[in-house]
Amino acid sequence: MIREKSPSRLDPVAFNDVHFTDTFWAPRIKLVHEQTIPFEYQQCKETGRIDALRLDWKPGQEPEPHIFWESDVAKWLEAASYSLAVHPDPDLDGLVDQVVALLAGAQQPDGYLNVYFTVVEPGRRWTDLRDAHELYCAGHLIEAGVAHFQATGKRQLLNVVRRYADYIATVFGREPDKKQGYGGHEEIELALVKLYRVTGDEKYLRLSQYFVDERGRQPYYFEQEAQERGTPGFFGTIFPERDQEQAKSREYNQSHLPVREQTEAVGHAVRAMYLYCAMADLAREVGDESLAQACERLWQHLTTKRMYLTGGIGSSLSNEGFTSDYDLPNEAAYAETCAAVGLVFWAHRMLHLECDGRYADVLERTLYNGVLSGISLDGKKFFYVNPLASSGNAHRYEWFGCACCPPNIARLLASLGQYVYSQGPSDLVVHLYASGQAQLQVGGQALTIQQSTQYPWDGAVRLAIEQLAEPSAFTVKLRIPGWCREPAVRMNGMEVDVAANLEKGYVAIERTWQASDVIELDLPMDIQRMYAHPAVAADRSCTALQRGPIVYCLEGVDHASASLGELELPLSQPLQATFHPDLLDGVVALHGMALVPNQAAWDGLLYTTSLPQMQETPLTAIPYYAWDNREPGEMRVWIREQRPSL
Ligand code: FUB
Ligand code: ZN
Repeated sequence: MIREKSPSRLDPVAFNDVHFTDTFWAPRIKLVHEQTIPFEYQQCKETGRIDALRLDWKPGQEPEPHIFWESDVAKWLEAASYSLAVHPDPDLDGLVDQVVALLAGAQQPDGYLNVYFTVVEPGRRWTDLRDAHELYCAGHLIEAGVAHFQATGKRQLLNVVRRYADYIATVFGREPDKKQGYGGHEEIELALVKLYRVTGDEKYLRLSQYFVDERGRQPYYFEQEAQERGTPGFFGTIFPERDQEQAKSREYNQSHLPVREQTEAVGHAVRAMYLYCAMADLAREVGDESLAQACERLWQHLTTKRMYLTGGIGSSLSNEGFTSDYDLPNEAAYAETCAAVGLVFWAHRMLHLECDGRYADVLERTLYNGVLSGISLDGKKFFYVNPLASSGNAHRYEWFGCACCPPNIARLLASLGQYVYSQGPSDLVVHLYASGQAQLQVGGQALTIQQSTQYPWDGAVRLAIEQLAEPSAFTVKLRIPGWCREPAVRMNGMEVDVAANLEKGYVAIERTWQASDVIELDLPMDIQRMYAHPAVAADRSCTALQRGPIVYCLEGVDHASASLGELELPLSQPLQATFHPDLLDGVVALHGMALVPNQAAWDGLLYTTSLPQMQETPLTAIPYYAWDNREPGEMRVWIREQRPSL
């Protein structure tokens, strides 16, 4: 059953209807177009990912196509497509067409499209759903096909992926002649919802529902599959330790329980995020309350027990994922860039199940911190893991053997516009603040909204309604970020009572709007000291600095006089925020004094009975996302805090 559009249903305003003109996002989106996308194409080409699509690999030839190479190409295509819609570019358009033609050429007569199982292990299709990533790659190809069509109007790739999805629908399902399996790495589930939305064909929605509903049912598919195959899965040989404990191996791909019974975010973090995205999508499309409730429980668990201050998630290398509650080590943090990207995707979907600022707060936190740290300021180096402390040897790289993160961050930034506004029959909602213009439809009326702000460095925001043909009654909802303590709002110069009009984190202004109406927001950005739950052992006796949506860190390059672990920030120490146009492409840095041990007092001593003498040293904190863009060295988000004894 497909859910009727409810009168209060909100839809995101499409990324290409939102035009950034700010000094924070607009240059980054341009950088993705001019540097990141060409650079990532070159990497895909040099590593063999593009030419593998010609299907001319022969046994013994190096490099051998990898099981999920086409997912990198697909995410690149998605990023390139979005970028073309915002920055028309005939050369890139031509390159995209060439890759699309290669994919079309690689499609088999029955619609199947997977390089590895066509040339490396033909005849073994769908025999290793747990590890072999066939459905994962299919999902990324589908997302690329949808994006290419939406961004360019061209149908070639959409037709290819539709034919592939039609074929997959003949292979999987509850019917006795079909495989009752699902993918070990979720992704196809959310992609099929996108395919349904763009084609209107309910078959894709039903297939997505099937994959989500089947996961975790007993008997466990992956265990049956392994028995039938009689050999370890692709990763069974590479990472045997993942499968030593059966419960952990089920949790790894969230197949330990039917999804509606899941209450904790477990296993591989990217897999979890993509599954939860699909659950939220289905909850919305078919009105499935039980899925919405499961999402809400998982959200609560993740965001109150297993998320870093930066929005990074999945603290452990061993499963690229979750461990136990409050286990959030800093230097050993995994916090894969893809997992943070996935959290932004999920938060956005939760926001469209229920317009609640809790979701937008996490979306914003993750975007400005855990996602953005994934890419260097020149757009050509990437973190795969995003630690919150480093002794100096964590650095971004140009590419990875497993290169999921670089094109994932590119596709998110290239389509960033979609996260700013939502529109509905009677609502216009502003989630994020950034200068620019957007074209919206509220209650059948077209209008333009113009934002002016220096966000994220300053919380003054001016929103002007423009080009509204005739006065129209609707509600404008403005997000009051969770970090903001004393917001103020003015409507055409008149103070609005924020507390009286606050609905789940948004101040709602209901009136008959007309062109030239102006709303002003003041979101004072105090420097805030953040503290972690006492169970987070890694952050005990420490504080982290945050200003507005930006989480700060210390870097060794700014603190020559001591190691960052020795540095203590007195509780009463005032800090100042200063904008530096020439630092790290323009950032607000935080400055104050900290204490470090007086090294001279330790000359010739290893131990002493006297209390260590401390001396003052200047402290500079920079935005976490910008670290490792200068000299290599130490970094720390959580700083030891000197507190008077109680
Ligand atoms: O398995 C495909 C991708 O590679 C995952 O999403 C990442 O965590 C990395 O393992
Ligand atoms: Zn990744």
